[in-house]
Amino acid sequence: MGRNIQIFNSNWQFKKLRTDHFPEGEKDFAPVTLPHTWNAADGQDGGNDFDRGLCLYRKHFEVRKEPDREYWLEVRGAAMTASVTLNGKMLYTHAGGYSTFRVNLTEGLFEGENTLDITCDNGRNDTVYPQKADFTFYGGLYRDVFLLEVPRVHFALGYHGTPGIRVTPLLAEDLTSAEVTVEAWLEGPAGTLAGREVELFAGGQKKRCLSDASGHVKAEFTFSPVHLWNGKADPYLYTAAAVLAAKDGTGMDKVSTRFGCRRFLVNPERGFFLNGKPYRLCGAARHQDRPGKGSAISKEDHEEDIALLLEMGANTVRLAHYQQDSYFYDLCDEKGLIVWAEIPYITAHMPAGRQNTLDQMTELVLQNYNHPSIICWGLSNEITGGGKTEDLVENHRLLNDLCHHLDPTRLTTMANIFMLDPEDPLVFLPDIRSFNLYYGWYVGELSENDRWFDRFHEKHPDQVIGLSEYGADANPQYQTGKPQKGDWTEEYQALYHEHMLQMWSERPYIWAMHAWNMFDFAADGRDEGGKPGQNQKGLVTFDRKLKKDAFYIYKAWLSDEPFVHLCGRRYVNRTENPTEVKVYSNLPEVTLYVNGSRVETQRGEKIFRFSIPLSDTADIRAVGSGAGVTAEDQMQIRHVEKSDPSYLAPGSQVTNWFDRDDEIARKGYFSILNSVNEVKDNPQAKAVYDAFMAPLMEKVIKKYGDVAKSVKTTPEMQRRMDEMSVRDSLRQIGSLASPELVRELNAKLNEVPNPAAKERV
Ligand code: GCB
Repeated sequence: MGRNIQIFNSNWQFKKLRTDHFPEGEKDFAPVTLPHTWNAADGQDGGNDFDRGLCLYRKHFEVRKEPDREYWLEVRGAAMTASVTLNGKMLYTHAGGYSTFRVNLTEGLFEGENTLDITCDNGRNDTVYPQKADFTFYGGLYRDVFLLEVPRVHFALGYHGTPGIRVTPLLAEDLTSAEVTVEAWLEGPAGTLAGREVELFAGGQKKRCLSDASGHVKAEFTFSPVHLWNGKADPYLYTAAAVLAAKDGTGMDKVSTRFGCRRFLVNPERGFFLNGKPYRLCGAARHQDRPGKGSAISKEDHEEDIALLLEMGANTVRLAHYQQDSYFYDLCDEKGLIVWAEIPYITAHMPAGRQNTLDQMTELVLQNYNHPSIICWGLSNEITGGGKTEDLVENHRLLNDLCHHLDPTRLTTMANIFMLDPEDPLVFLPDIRSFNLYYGWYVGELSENDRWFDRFHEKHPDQVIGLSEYGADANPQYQTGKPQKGDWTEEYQALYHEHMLQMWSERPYIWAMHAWNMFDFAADGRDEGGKPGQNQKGLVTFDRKLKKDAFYIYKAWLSDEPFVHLCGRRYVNRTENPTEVKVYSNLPEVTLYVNGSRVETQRGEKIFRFSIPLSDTADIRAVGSGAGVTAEDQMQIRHVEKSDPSYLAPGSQVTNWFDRDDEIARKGYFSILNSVNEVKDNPQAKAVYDAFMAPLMEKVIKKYGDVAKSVKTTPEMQRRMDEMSVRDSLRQIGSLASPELVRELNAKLNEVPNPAAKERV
């Protein structure tokens, strides 16, 4: 008899508890099937008020206990802290809501009926990450649960949730062969592990080994020739297995895993290389959740997400901000996507959370070691947002060393917040560097992204640098002919990503670029852009049903599948005449037809802009062609006299305070055209500015929730941010800075003499 694996997802009872006391009986329990979260609704509707606390999952089950067999529970994700109690006896607690853990149930198991209680707690504390971040911390038993029955001596189940088998392929310089090390670990009663016969398999070869006293077995295989795992072009996977022969009345056991043989490196001038060739990494980050389901998603959901990434042409995905379902890493292996994997050490450092970061990293690395898709471990995300301390730096040193110790084959990295000084030593702590930059959305102008990279690269030509996040929110309901930063329109988001892809294409040294985010996701603390509770930086909507225009500019750059896409198909009612029709395509020639008549053929690359008269309804057809292929797309738009109010929902529009700069400026005096630094450097202007900003900032903090509250800027960061004009900084704040208020501020600044300006005049 080998290993029996039973899925344990059905017949659970659920109850919210608010004390550690388990209730007698099952009054008010609700039947649930896993996966399950209790925040599927309240975690996505805004208000930052989703239920955080302790909940109980209970299951009654029977087992026919066999002698010399063990019974283990495997939990693939219990958020955020879980405890496992069997028949009234507490067996195990696990802190960290995103990794696998197993518990040996054997001793406490009854012959007849058993009661299994698993509590999940996503309440606030200062030890388990995440506590502050821009996403919802769903609580629940939200991934699969299994019951495993194994022989008493078996491949390790109790070691940080690992699969018990590890494969390390090492490629020869010329990539024609590989030395593949396969290891496995046995577990069992003391004194029974030495000298066990184990067969190790890899790529069709077999070796017989005897275990050492600790139960470890190891063998090396030579693959010559070797079939490379070569990204999307050829994601070839081998299988390795370990088989324990039956002995002394104990059964056999077997574990297997897939693995891939590939070599990568990152070069400070030329970026990422896969198997000796440049392989420019461009893709997006992924949060796992869905509307109505939260984190409790299905296999089909994972498959749909991968299919969308592939359709867009991505060759990499950042699995943010936590360990994701093992099935998703499997899919990345199969499809050839390069993965950035990370732990939820995010936003605000907690001195008491050090051990938890180390534990979550240990699990992330050991559980996912065999996936060829993963190339780096992300130590943290925007962690200096709450200030940088020596304890924080020490925590990173420990994490970095831990990753190198557990896995010398991969690189470490960090996603730094844009406010962190690029010269800060912390930036240089991990193996390779990455920044989250939001120029052109939260701060500054789009072109500042370009300048930031140029500056960094010029100063550090020997350092690897990447773009771990960038993005702009878009609610596809919002449409405009005049896109502007901060308007939440689909059009601005598309322009933003056009710029970022161009920027990336001109800088081959950027080792990877991950758009934030592939999908809209729940951030219950947000209330903006017409959808409370959502971050709308997705290239695809939360329900995965609508690909925003920005999705297709990626497709134009990255995908080989011939296509044309007409942008602005949701911008139906237009006041402008003529109007612009924009087409994204990866074909070299696009012809536009309006109401059946050919208007124009353009040759170009990726973006084609046509100006057409619009006085009535227009049926638009775009036909792309090149190299013997054609593709087409259609839409209908119409001319209207008055702009459609549904395209600009309340609170979404960029406030237009003044029409012309000369209405704002007064010669020799301050105005909102001055930089924030200039205003702050003059005591009188500063007083006016401070009096205006204080109540406004209170409103901003209320609107942006926990994350805004915890962001702390050092004086030099602030100085850099304050290089922008008061007007631009107010634009960041959006509709909270109403036209009346801003006019009033400008009028007051216009009363304050500006000696510097006088000198210039
Ligand atoms: C970031 C964070 C991410 C947020 C994103 C945003 O830098 O790393 O968690 O969701 O910004 O949209 O503000």
